[in-house]
Amino acid sequence: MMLVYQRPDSLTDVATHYCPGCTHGIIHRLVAEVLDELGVRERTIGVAPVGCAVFAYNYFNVDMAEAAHGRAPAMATGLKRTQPDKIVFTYQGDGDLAAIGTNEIIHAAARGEKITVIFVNNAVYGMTSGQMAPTTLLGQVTTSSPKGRDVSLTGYPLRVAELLAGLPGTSYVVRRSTHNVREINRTKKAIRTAFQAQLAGQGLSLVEILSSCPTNNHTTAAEALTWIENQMVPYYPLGDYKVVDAVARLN
Ligand SMILES: Cc1ncc(C[n+]2csc(CCOP(=O)(O)OP(=O)(O)O)c2C)c(N)n1
Ligand code: SF4
Repeated sequence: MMLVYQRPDSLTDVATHYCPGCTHGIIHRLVAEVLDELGVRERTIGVAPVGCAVFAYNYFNVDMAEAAHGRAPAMATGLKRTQPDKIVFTYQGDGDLAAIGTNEIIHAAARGEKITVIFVNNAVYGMTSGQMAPTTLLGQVTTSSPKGRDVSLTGYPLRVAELLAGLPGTSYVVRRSTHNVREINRTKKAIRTAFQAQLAGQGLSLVEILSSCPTNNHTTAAEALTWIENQMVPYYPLGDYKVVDAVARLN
């Protein structure tokens, strides 16, 4: 019999709690496949966020730590500085990284910490039932912006990849998406490059990944993917925002 599916060693044999149609699960699998393929599972430490991925420590079959809301980059800094031979990554939602943790990620990037950040942007606070996030689109209805996000009240959505690419401490900053198979494959390649950048001793690497939240956007799973493509991508263009020469030479 031909084997068509196998769980990566870097994932535990546990069913995730994510809603049907949520792409957090896909992103977990991509990270796990990359860790397997790079052969670094046994020397990797992940830092889980507060948000829907709070139980990531149950799903990744690597050493994991749990940070307070937004503080994953600080915890990753400590782990990497005290154990520089380890591969350290954070896995963070947009509420975690771009709201309560904005200062943490900016200073980790400015310091050039040699860590990898998997940044999941689903334009909403998923876990706490759909409040506005810094990444919520203008006009987007959420439980805390029932008439749609209004620029005069809450300003513009934050473009994290563009912001961090401008800091000299980052070595690889890109934005990818999960809305179709082609983009998922491109996301995996970017995750691989981000970890390779860390293996090569380069400064902070970050992959921003546009992700779905059908539950809080009140759509079907399929509509949630179309929403990413039609609503999110125009404001959050996919692409490479920074690839330093040393990282470009890796591939
Ligand atoms: C200090 C602190 N403030 C607020 C919260 C409540 N809280 C938990 S998860 C969350 C939002 C998470 O949203 P996001 O990071 O976008 O992740 P998602 O659930 O969408 O994957 C908030 C506000 C908390 N747990 N701790
Ligand atoms: S609430 Fe949204 S982000 Fe959280 S698991 Fe469900 S679909 Fe995913």
